[in-house]
Amino acid sequence: MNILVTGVTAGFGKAIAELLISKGHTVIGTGRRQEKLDELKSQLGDNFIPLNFDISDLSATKTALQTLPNDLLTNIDVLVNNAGLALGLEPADKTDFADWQQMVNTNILGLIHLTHEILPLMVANNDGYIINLSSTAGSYPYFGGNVYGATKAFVTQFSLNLRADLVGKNIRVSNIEPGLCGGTEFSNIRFHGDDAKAAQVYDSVQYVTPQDIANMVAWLIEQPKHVNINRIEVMPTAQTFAGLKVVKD
Ligand code: 8X3
Repeated sequence: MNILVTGVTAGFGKAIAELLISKGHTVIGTGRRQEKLDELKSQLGDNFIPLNFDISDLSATKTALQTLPNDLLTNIDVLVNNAGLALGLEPADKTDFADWQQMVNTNILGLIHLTHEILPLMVANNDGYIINLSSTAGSYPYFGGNVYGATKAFVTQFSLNLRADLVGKNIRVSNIEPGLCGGTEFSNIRFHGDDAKAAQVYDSVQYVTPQDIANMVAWLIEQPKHVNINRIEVMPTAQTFAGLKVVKD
């Protein structure tokens, strides 16, 4: 299969690209760090096609996609909208607006840019699969989750709405909603490079790993074409959604 994965330079995206290539697929991998894309290219070989652009920029997205051979662009079997980030864990009144903008630009705009470019090509083939990486933060609010959680709520609802539009077509949409996942740059980025603070998030807890998420992606695309897994909500056994907070006088 031809599979486009956004955000392959680290974390989930890298693990997804590595696993899918090991299974014989062709992966078009997007990212913004050329040196990381170069490393992946030498590691993964001919079946890895790197594309360096910023998904939050629609015109850069269109330009980058046009560099692909036409028979590849028009035959993308799977789009994995993985790229996304959290910035900050402060209460809403103490946030940096630039962080909010960047989360909206990447998690929402970036995801719909790719989807808007690729989906019509899938519909023309009446064949395709869109896998979106959302988060449990899109369903369960938490302290400091403010705009990050809201962007993931968008991804979750957008995934469900895509299925509404695509009913009866041979195009599947799945939404993966991970909870606590380690082994990625997620918290290092969230805490603006404070690696010690990021490490504390994963200290003494068995988190879900990028390999776990990659396995889920591989499992999804191996399902029969008439089977649509609408959503996968996944947490480590060490985590729960319970925890409604009460502040007493
Ligand atoms: C990642 C999960 O709980 O850190 O989206 O928001 S969480």
